Amino acid sequence: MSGINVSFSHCGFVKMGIDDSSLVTTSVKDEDPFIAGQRKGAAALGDAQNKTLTGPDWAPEFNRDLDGLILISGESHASIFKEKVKIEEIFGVHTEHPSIHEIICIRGDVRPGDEDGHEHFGFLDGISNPTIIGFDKTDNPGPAPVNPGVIVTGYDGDADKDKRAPWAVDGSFLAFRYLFQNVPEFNEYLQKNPIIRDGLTPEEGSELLGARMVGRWKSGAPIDITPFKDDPSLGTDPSRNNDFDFSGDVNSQVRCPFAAHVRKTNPRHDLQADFSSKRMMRRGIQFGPEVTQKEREEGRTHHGRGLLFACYQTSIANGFAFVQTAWANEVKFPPKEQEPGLDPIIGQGYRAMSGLNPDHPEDVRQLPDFVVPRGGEYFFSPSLKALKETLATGA
Ligand code: N7H
Repeated sequence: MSGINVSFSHCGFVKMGIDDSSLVTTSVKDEDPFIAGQRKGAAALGDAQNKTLTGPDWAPEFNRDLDGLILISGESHASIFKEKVKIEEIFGVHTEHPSIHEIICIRGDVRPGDEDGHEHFGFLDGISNPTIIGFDKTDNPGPAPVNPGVIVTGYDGDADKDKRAPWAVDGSFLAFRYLFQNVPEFNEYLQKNPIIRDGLTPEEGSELLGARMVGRWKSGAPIDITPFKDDPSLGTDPSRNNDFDFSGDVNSQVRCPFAAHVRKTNPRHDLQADFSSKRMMRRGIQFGPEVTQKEREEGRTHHGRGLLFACYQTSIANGFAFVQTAWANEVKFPPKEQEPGLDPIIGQGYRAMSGLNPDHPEDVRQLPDFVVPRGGEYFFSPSLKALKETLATGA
């Protein structure tokens, strides 16, 4: 079993001689992030800059133009490798005249055993994604369903649906980010700073601190529903694990910090205006090995690991780039009397937030970097029809 997705960056389309002007987001005042490319927009995303490179402090493979991305997924390394060889043959990769060059190949993996479905910090992921009108069952409690055009071009909800070229419908923009996670450091931070509270052991205080950074327990249970004690059966129950909207906690941070990762990236009841254009479909996977005993003992990372973050939307400017810059990195978001601070997981900038301690939510705590961006690019993932009839023929 395997699946292949092919997508192109703006420079890839230019190189192929394809006019991609109908992919520009009309509502963007400044430069469209897809057209500019992620490297150019990296400083605005908050990524650390490397003075000698005069660009972001990224892995060298990303500090250059990348024309496309081929995603190969499958149930085993063997079947994925087989597909990779097939693709290389099609493009003559190991011949004298290859038509594509491999710049970087990154292997993603689900985590082993009980950690399957959990990202490297240990939290269950992939719980909350937009429910799409016309595709999904819409009667599960949770955030309001969105129009299909929020994710797929050419449909209601795609603000530019009427101007898309015929080949540009039925596609989606892919924001890819190469995000390293300092897992031993994260664990050490939790262990050294447990929330002190009646009835909690230091271990439980550390678990609570992590849960308040994310907005969910490692099991997936939302802290807005169960603020001080994990409820693993709730975490994995799709009929209940998205049934919250922070409305019981509008102006206090007792149940959930305003800056908790899932509150920053999907503020639910905190925003009254329709923000469906900011929703995105997340489809990332982990990379890198499990934490070794040495790393655990030292609380220091020796082997790179993290998330191959991937999310789909019909506008990078309104989706990923907006959520990272205007929400996660914005100290005043969501707008509250008490300043929320940065998203403790992905926020880039002066990393401080309030609300971590439920009994003293006004305390502002400065946090080390837990997630370090080391690359990425914006791509457009076209439909099969577009690939076959337009892009493969250069028409
Ligand atoms: Fe996030 N994490 O483990 O802490 N994320 N995320 N994310 N994220 C979510 O609800 C994580 C990143 C969103 O609808 C969960 O499915 C990590 C970026 C959005 O309630 C967990 C990294 C961006 C949601 C994590 C990372 C987002 C979400 C809970 C980086 C966009 C849904 C599981 C290494 C700019 C919110 C779930 C909702 C959920 C984690 C990156 C966005 C556990 C470790 C870069 C929209």
